[in-house]
Amino acid sequence: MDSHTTKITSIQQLVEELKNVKTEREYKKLVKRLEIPLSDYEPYAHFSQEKYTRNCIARTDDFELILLCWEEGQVTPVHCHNNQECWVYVVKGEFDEQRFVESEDQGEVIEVEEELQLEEDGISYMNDDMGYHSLENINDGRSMSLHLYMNPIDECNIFNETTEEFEKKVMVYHSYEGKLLQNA
Ligand code: 2CO
Ligand code: FE2
Repeated sequence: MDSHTTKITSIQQLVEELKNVKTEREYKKLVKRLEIPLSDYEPYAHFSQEKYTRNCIARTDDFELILLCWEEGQVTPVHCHNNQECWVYVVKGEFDEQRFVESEDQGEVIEVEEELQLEEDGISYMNDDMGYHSLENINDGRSMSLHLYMNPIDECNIFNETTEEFEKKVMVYHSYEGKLLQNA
């Protein structure tokens, strides 16, 4: 079988292959080939009761591969992706994804455009032309999702529900290549 259709069965293989892809089309194809056992994610799986955690598995100038670990009910604010491409792969559990666009209605800044349910092994894609989104772990228990960004995202705009304004947020990692960071 040709190497472009065979499954990707380890994190190591995924990281190696990521180093050789460049275009959006190639990244998309790669995400569809994921079949990595849960045990491979374990070294990167750190959870927090405070909020969902962002665990960097690998990063270059071209891409960022992070494992997000979610306790039951944890949710992101509404946010954009700093003009980067974003693929989400559900490793374990289940998510609700809400997509927002800027609102035409007076007094409203954003409005829900679409609501999606992301199941285990499911893939979602987002970029700023499509608007903003938020993700929520709706599993009865923990969930994990693998996020691939092209290129890395160091900051983004998040919607503050209280002020009803967007504000800049610097993205932080909870762990890097498996090691817990100080801020964790
Ligand atoms: N973009 C969010 C983050 O990196 C996760 S929501 O799915 O893209 O924290
Ligand atoms: Fe996101």
